[in-house]
Amino acid sequence: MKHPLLETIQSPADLRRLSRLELKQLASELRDFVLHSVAQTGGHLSSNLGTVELTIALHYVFHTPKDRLVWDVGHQTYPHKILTGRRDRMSTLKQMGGISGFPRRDESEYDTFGTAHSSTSISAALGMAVAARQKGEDRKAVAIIGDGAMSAGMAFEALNNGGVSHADMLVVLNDNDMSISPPVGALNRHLARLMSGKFYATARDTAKTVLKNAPPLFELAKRFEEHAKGMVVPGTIFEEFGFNYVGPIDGHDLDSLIPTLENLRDLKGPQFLHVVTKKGYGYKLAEADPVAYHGPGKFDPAKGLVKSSGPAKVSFTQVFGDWLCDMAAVDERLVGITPAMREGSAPGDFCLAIT
Ligand SMILES: Cc1ncc(C[n+]2csc(CCOP(=O)(O)OP(=O)(O)O)c2C)c(N)n1
Repeated sequence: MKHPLLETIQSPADLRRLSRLELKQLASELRDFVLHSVAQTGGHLSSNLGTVELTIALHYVFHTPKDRLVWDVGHQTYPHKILTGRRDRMSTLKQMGGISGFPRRDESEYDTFGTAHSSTSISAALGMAVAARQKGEDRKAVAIIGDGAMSAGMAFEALNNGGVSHADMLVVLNDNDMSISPPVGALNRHLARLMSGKFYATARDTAKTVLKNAPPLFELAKRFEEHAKGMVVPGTIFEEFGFNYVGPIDGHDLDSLIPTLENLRDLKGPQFLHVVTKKGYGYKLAEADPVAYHGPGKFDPAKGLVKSSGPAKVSFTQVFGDWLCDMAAVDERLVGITPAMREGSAPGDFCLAIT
């Protein structure tokens, strides 16, 4: 596939000139570019296929680099790199002298915060929002955080402060229902409940839209909202922290993403947008097996991953996982703790043995 429109985008300012229809074409070219470039270099695939539309919408709505996008999960930022002047250098990804697989402040003015992963973005964006307020600068701060990354303590520490800071900031939760590996923990259950509570979001928004021009009735609608929350799903944990929660919305639909982000951009105080994406979106093999395609080596996109015929190279992770299993065989008191992801961390086999 050729990428005629993508090739005209040297910076986000170029994409802000495109029509909605052209943005959709851009998304399709960008997805194809991500796929073929990762297939050539190896790197992170599934997560980046999932952030194509979200990245376009964020750069379209916010005036980057003046507005600050803080990507939490470094391995979701290839579309961001490609749209911010690094398309031609994607062939050097993760190679000596090449560009990094994560955001780096010394690589681009669009990379506002150096990170690999995870869970630091809300703190960073909050700091940026408060600094802008203190300096009287009119710029926005947006944290984009994955559902896996959201489960860590530092993210909650930041929500705890953000909710009472009155800072003009936006947290975008990119919920792909995966945390490199299948998710673990109670937060994931909460998010799943929010997704199943679509009725609540719809009922609330309809009531507000209809009644927005009638102030006394608007009050009533707000009370209805409280009531609906209690009836359908409990208030979201993010509202309890003091954020204005909106969502969940389809993170692959530019027609939902752009107007919603435009609305939120103009609101005061801490805002929270819950976006639902699919890991591997648009490449059937990765959609079917997002774990295998999370961080593949080089491969042919037409064939997908093929098992090598020779003996597999043993990774450090594998050696550590095997050691853990050996130790567990002789000491039943041994307990393994994963950092909210099974395959990406050593105890893979250990977890399989006990679950
Ligand atoms: C404090 C901390 N806990 C756990 C990890 C391990 N970790 C690395 S990335 C990640 C989350 C990845 O999941 P998600 O944010 O949903 O992004 P996805 O891989 O699905 O794109 C986690 C838990 C970490 N890096 N730091």
